[in-house]
Amino acid sequence: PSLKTKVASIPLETCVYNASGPRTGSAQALSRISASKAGAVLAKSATLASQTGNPLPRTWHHDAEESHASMNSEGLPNLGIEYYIKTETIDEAISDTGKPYFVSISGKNTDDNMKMLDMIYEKIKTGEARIAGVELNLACPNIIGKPIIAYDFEQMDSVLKSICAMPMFTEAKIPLGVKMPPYFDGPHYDRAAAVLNKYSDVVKYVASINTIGNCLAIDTVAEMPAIRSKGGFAGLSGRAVKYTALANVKKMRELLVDDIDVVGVGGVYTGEDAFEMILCGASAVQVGTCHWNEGPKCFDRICKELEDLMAKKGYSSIEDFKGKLKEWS
Ligand code: RRO
Repeated sequence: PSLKTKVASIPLETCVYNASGPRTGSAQALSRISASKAGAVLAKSATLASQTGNPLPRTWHHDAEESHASMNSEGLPNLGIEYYIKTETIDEAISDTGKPYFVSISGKNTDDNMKMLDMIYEKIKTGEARIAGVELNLACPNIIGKPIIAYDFEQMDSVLKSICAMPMFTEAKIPLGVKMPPYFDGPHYDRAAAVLNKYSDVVKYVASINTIGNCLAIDTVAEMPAIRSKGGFAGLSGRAVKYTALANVKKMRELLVDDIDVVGVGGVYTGEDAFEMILCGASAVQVGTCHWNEGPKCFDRICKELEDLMAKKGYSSIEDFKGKLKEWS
């Protein structure tokens, strides 16, 4: 079976790749992803300037081996946008694999995001950087004093309004993706999808979901939160979030116009998890916590498991079952 797909009209050899976040902060880490079966390479969310992130400890794992549940309050540690778009970084990250390279941006404010986009467009225009697309992160739960942007629909609309008017999108048609937080209630899905649909000339995919924000893990020996910053409140990931992610993928696929692809992310650990995401309408899946725990060989394993499952079911391409979740009569 073939795992080929397209995200935002960009062809991917396999429909499995990395989520932004773990093991994506350096060219060396990214190069290990591109050397695997991953269909694309996505860098860590960047800010305008490099920053070190929140104080340690800022991560927690319940049974890392099994990716049951993890938490992070990393606070956006990254090397700054310039690093992720310079030729040397991209050459090391994707080498001669020809795999699509995506950058993720998560600026402190819209102005910073627009400055980063100007820098990205400059590199694309001059042909210096092989950048296939940009993922705008509207869902980081860990910035002290800042709410999750995509939970404030008016703010989300105004951010997208400014960004989607930029010439790199209107004229050069660089594909834009949006990283979304999880939603939990019907009206919130409706509001979020309505905003995204307004910008479907520019927004070509959504990646659902980011971590479930503001969860709390307790260290019972210390009788303290497991994580230091924000009173221990942190983003939840791992297998525990798969069901929330599946619901978000299903709902987004139902509510978004066809021009916007859905990329499923959250709790994907096996080929079967990827299959479930695709049944719900995902064009591709991203892997975050499993990649964090297992390393880049997870992409080879998940691709193999998905191929085996497809073969068993007699499917030859993901189009055979994408979005074809059956309904109860
Ligand atoms: O760096 C982080 O703390 C982080 C980010 Br930007 C994000 O989008 N999601 C997350 O769980 N952690």
